[in-house]
Amino acid sequence: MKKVCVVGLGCIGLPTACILSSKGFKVAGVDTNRKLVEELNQVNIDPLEPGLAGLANSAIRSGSFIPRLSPEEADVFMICVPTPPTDENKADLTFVKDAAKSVLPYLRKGNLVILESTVPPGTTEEILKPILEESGLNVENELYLAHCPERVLPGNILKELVENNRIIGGINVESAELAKEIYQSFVEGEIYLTDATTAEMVKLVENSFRDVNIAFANELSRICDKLNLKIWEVIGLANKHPRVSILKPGPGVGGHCVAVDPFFIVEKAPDEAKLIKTARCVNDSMPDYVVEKIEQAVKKAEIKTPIIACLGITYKAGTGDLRRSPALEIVRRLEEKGYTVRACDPYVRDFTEFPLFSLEETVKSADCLVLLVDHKEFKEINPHELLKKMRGSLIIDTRGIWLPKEVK
Ligand code: SAJ
Repeated sequence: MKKVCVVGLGCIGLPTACILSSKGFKVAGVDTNRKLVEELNQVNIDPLEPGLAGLANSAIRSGSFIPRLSPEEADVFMICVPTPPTDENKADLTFVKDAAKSVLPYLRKGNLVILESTVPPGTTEEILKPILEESGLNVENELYLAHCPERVLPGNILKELVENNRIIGGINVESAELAKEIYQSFVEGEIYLTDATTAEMVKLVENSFRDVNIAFANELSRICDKLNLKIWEVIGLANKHPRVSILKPGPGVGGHCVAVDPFFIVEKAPDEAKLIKTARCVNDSMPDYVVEKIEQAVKKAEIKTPIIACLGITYKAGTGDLRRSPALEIVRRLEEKGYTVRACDPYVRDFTEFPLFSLEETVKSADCLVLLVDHKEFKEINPHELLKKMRGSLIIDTRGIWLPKEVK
């Protein structure tokens, strides 16, 4: 039975640790957050993701997964820590470096180290490898090293961890093969082997693909507004072409992945990554554009002190995650401009920045209704019912959820 030490028990490390332990590995899960480790050990887990609390509870109860504050000896070390952007939108690798340094005293000949965190191309070779060599072991023939980027969708993590194809980039062929043995234990998708730097780039390219394509949809929506055309109808009809598949416009791109990872390519090739950089600018400009649209609408309707109702503040549907949320940004900007804003979100808990209301209270007597997040609870609503409760009749549906089918 192999032992795996997972460093970082966040949205990737925790489910990975639980799945590994369910597949017969002995897992030590390490996190510097004492509160999290204590809560896990008391089997007191917040149901962040569907199925995760149950899986974690049984893994911890069975004794095959032990959450702890510091690493210990193992056969495999998996680094799953965040790589947030700095103020200059460069990758902050502090957590990756600290995690690597924390395992140094426990590394033994023959161990495998896997980096799952999203990093700029070259990080495994140029930054992680030299740190690991401080152990006195030679990375390549005494220590094995691979990058296997996570690629799961928040809200569907456990399913995607198992079903998605994986890319493994080894520092050498042996490293990639050894890492494949570990992932094969729980991955049902295909596993493709390559070198570490290619694997790093592949991960960034995936999220940049999405960002660039959403930017295209957002740019089209601005063009259609200018030309007085219905964007959803234009996209819907264009998508009837067999080789066209335009994504959905919206209030902008949020979250800690798609809105961040493209910058790690720009960081490495600023002169070449022009389209990727422009896409980021287009998507980041959307909250301002939506605010402008709201202001123009209330001005045109000659409402003096408008009450604006905002439906949803999370970065996307079906999550309580507020990181880089364009919807939240829009509410903040409207408040800064002095509007009376009421917002609701059925997924957000323990939020203190401004009061959140029930849907009923949010909509009551509002002049302008702005749909910001396509939560299923909002999709099920008939907007005409909401209109009856409002004072005014302005509706701005940034996600196109209430449009009749023939328009979409
Ligand atoms: N969005 C649109 N229009 C669309 C699709 C999305 O405006 O047509 C917006 C969403 O509302 C959200 C943002 O884009 O604000 C990003 O949402 P998302 O669902 O595209 O992605 P994430 O950030 O939740 O997860 C992504 C996924 N990457 C890809 O689909 C290529 C996931 O597979 C990655 O594992 C994850 O990033 C990550 O960790 O990198």
